[in-house]
Amino acid sequence: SSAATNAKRNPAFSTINPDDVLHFKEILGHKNVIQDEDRLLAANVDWMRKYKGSSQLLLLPRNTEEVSKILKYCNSRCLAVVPQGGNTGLVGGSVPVYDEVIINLSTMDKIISLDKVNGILICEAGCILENLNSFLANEGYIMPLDLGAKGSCQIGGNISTNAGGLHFIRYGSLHGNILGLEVILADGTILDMLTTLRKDNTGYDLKHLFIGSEGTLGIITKIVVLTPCKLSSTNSAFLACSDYLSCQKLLAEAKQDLGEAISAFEFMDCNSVEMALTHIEGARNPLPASLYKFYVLIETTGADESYNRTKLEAFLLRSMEVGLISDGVIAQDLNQASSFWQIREGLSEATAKAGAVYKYDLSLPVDKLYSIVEEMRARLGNIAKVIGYGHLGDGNLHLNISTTHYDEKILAQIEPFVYEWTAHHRGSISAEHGLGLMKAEKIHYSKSEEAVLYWHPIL
Ligand code: FAD
Ligand code: 2HG
Ligand code: ZN
Repeated sequence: SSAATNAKRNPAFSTINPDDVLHFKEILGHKNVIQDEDRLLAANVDWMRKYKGSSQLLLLPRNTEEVSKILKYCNSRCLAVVPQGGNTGLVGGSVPVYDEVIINLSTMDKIISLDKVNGILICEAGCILENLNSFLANEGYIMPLDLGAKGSCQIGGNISTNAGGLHFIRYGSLHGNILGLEVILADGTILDMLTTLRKDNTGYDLKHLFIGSEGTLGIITKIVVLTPCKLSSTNSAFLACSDYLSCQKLLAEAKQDLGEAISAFEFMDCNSVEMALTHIEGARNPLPASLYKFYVLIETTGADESYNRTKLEAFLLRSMEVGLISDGVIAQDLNQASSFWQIREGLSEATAKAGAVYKYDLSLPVDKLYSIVEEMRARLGNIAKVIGYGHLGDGNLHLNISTTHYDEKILAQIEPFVYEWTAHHRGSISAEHGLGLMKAEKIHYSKSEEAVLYWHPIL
């Protein structure tokens, strides 16, 4: 059993028998019914290696009908299942808790069509985010989301977690960018909501229920996504601030001055940058003179290179003059820009390499957002490294607490304090990663009793 939950395996669920395996082989063919130990091991453990299941069966469906047949059969046999995408989730939702059948979507990775006039892409759920982006780039479009896990995460997983990421400030939530979905319900019903329309007010918009529902309501098999144009000019600036108030003021100024051009506004405290420099191979501080207290990474994107660059340069100069930033540098080429982003996007991996990590993904009012980092640091003293970074422009803090090993005593210092603190400030205990196994029982910190009542029957 898993150490991550106190809940017992529900005895109402059956266990796999040889007849089940035969049946799955009839549906999928031998090759896509996986019982190989090594492959099962990889599918049973999450990206952080923190959550481990004990599934004996991994299924790789190739199309909608196969997913439907699998679910119909599992439902009739009362076999529990867990949908799995790229397995990059950070809350223990993508791996089995016990012996659930793993249904991985990686073999459903076809791009179906692109409407080149409107930028409307239809594809299967197992497409890897970065592959979609590369395909679109050739056609003059981009995906409306970008995250450090792009090389492995799948669009179906992104939608199921309602992933936010680095460009949320510009393109907004997937609730706005996903136009249609095809979903298979637990009994095998194929729910066709594959509309490509921008506007459709005919009754309830059911697809929204599946965005962010983490596989609890069905398996997403196809997607219609509205993709923004790929603009020719992108600029990145790496800036240093001496205090948190300056970071907030800088955000307000950037919104005023750079307006619609902003495509990312990320922040990291010096402890985060230090963590990245220590654990990411080849990473170096773009502002090496000394370690400042805070760093902000701003990206602007627009259609006119000289206009956009001049605008960002002027913004940097002004911010320097009025003392909002202590130092700053604009990337001179793509290589330098990617070296800035390597630090920011490498933070999850850096904390994973550093040892054990407790992750909290909080939405908080921006003026309160850094206080929890300082309080946590004071609370834990030298037993842990507390780092704070995240999507400042979206009010989303990633509080990471890094220790040499997992320890119940340390956990008891962190929780429920962090959840109570967040609830007290009317924040969210899961801004963009989802609840997963980690926070399924913590939902009441962010939702009212009545709202949970509607949610709970599907747990
Ligand atoms: P998985 O991890 O496989 O699954 C996630 C959840 O969705 C599980 O509950 C699973 O059961 C369910 N699921 C998966 N596929 C389907 C499907 N087809 N139908 C139904 N349910 C399904 N998140 C952010 O929001 N912003 C970030 O900036 C960000 N950066 C990250 C950086 C790194 C380095 C890593 C490791 C993770 C990051 N994440 C981020 C976490 C994020 O949740 C995932 O990367 C991504 O959205 C999950 O996609 P996946 O395909 O890996 O899904
Ligand atoms: C990010 O923004 C991701 O880098 C991961 O959401 C955050 O690892 C984390 O805590
Ligand atoms: Zn994030």
